[in-house]
Parts: sequence; C-alpha cells; structure tokens
Amino acid sequence: MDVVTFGETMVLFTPESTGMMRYAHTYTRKFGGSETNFAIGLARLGHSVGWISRVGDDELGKAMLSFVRGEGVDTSCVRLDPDAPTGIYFKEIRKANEVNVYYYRKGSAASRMTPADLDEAYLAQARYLFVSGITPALSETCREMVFAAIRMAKANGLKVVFDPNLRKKLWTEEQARETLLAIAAQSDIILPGAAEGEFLFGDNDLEQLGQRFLDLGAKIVVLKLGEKGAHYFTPEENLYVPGFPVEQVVDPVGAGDGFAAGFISGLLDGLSLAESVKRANAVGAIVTMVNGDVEGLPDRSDLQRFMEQPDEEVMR
Ligand code: KDG
Repeated sequence: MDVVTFGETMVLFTPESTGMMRYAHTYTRKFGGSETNFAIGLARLGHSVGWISRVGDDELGKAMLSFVRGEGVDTSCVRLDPDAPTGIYFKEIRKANEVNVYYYRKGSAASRMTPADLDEAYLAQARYLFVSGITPALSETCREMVFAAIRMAKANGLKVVFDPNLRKKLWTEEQARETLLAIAAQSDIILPGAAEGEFLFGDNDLEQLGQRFLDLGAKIVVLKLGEKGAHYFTPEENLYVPGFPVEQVVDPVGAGDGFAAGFISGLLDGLSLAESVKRANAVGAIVTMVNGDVEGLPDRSDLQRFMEQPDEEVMR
C-alpha cells in the first residue's frame, strides 16, 4: 500500500441552482470528504491507498462506502456504526467560485472514531500517512486518534503528510491554532494554504512562513497560492512553481485535496520536488473546473493532456 489516510466523508448535497441556500430546491447527491477526495485522486492516478473511517449503518453510509470502494480505495478498515448517522453537508453556490458549506455532522458516526479504530499492522504497510486538520476538530476522541496515528506512523517508518485544512466552522480559532501547530510539529511534509500559514503564524511573508514551518521540523513545506501555483521550501532550497491557467472555475472545493494527491503521486513516481509541485498544481486546477469534490480528479491520460496543452488551449 502506498498511502493510508483516515477521516470523515459526508454525503454532499449540491444545489442545481446558484444563489442563497434558502432558495435552492433541487439537489444532486454526491459524496465529499477531504481524505477520500485525496485518496480517490491517488487511486485515479494508479496508486494504492486505504481509508480508515466510520460511517453510519444506514442507507447513505452504505452508498458512500460503495462509492469510495468503487473508486478503487481500500475500505477494509471502515466500520459501520449502528448507533450514529452518516454526516451530511450542503453546498451553497452563491456564484461560480464562491461556495459556502453547511455541515450536519455533529455526533456523526465518524466523529465517534477513537484511537481504537486504527489498525497498526494496516498502517505499517504504507509509505505515507495523510493527516487532515479537519479530523481533530470533529471530537476529542478524533483528536486523540490523530496523534495516535502519527505515533504509529513514526514507529513504522511512514512519512507523515499534513494538510492543515482549517475549517473555522468546526472549532474555535484558539483550539484550531494550538492543535494544527502541534500536528505540524510532528509532520514530515506540510501542505498549507498561504492563508492558513498566516492564520497559524500571524505573518504573510511567504519566505518567512516557509521557514516557520521548517523550523517546526518539517522536511518539505509546500505553500499553496491558489491559481498562482505554489512555493516549496526544504532546509536546502526553495522554489516558486507557477500554476496552470483555468478559464472558468466552477467549484473550487476539493482543489487542495487534488493538489495533495498530485504532489504525493509525484513523490511516489520519483519525480523531483519541482515536478511534483507542478503535478500538484495541475491536479488542483483540473478539480476546480468540474462541479463536485471528486468528479474532476484526473486519471493519467487526462493529467498528461492538461499538462501538455499550450496555454491558449487550456481545458474549459
Ligand atoms: O477539502 C474539501 C472538503 O472540505 C470537503 O470535501 C468537505 O471534508 C470536508 C469538510 O470537512 O469540509
């Protein structure tokens, strides 16, 4: 197994219309969750990836499990919880590129995960553990699970990859800052957005932010700059890697997860850091052009076609 991840995936209801949620009547049911968005991204690119979670033992939970499994992600460590429901979230598309989310996930099956949901032997076979900063915000036991997973990963020689994924709706700023910094301090690779870096360190100078994350002990930091691309930092070097132009952003949700999948895919393929960040930028850009958290994730041929296109022919 190349990568293992864990966290909550929800049933996603996405409106057919744009505008305020109160006027949306017709929805399409999809699925979304940072970690499975990332895992499906890797699976589409041909890597082997496992997801640990809990879903409600209900119709939507079963549909979600079939969906994730059908996308090629190993779900053998996902449990059905008979005592709590599958979480749900709604999108509100105010206009293209302006999407709000509304969660109905308190007390969900996934929020009841504990360190006991982790199987050390399962984790030990992987090369990377992907941790999202959403999971510790779900509950105290989920927070404990995050630190237990990191301990297991380190004991078994896995590299810990961390996306802070700051979600201010889930916890207070103080709780978020303290916990996200504590996880960052135990991570090998950190993939923060520039705004998340500013939130964590109160600094908006990119070079300094990169250095602050490195000072915590990370070996690689990739600061995401949205459509502009990303800037990576290691103790030896740092480099800005420009993004790909996108004609029309349809739905930006999931772009960061696609970015992470592209980046880890590059590392798994033995690409240089600059090439891996370029692949990350490409996957992130492609995701924004399609409605849904995972629907736009490219396979190898989509990715190659997109990356080889001259600027004026960029996919619309
Ligand atoms: O990164 C995209 C995620 O935010 C989305 O899929 C839903 O996992 C989700 C969350 O907790 O917001």
